[in-house]
Amino acid sequence: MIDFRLYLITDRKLTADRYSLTASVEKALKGGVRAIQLREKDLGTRELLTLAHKMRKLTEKYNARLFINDRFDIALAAGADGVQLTQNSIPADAVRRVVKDKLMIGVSTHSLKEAKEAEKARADFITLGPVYRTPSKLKYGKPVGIDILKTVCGKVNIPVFAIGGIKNNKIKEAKEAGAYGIAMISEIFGAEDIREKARETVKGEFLKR
Ligand code: TZP
Repeated sequence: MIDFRLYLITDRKLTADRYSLTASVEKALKGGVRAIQLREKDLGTRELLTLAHKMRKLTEKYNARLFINDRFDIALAAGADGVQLTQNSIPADAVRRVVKDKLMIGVSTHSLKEAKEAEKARADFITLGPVYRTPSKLKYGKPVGIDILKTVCGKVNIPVFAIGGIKNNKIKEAKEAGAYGIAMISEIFGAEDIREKARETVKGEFLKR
């Protein structure tokens, strides 16, 4: 059972000139976010583990879920709730054999084919995107569009989180396409008042469902 509808992904560079990552995440948690994915791809193993431990402490305080991008070893070591696998990670079925039910597994997908593969490999949920243009357009690939989101939601039986360029005014459209939830970076971490933006987002009609 996936007990969150808003999946907030970190990017410490977005807030670095204002706050530390822990301070930014705490603001979001205070605003009501209940699932965080630690995604700091440039960090080495030790640094990431240290940060993961800090995030675990913080998320526990707010009764929120913690996922670690790519690294199921770090997720296990830090006592996280889950891992978010990319298309270049160890595949979900191989991770599942090792972690059994100790971790939830999310998989990042960009097409119906990848979505079906993730489901077959026993992922608990997927993200699908980028649905829209993202601030850093090229980094995440070409937008897949709302129609692909709709197709995928109709053809897989695990929860789909829409990702990529999701702003508060796009949540309704993602919901209508069948998304279970949404994943965000810049809408929240790029906001001047992170706590208030998080509060505004989680109290929206769709995310209360
Ligand atoms: N994967 C696909 S799009 C994306 C990721 C990590 C970035 C989402 O960022 P934003 O700022 O919510 O568009």
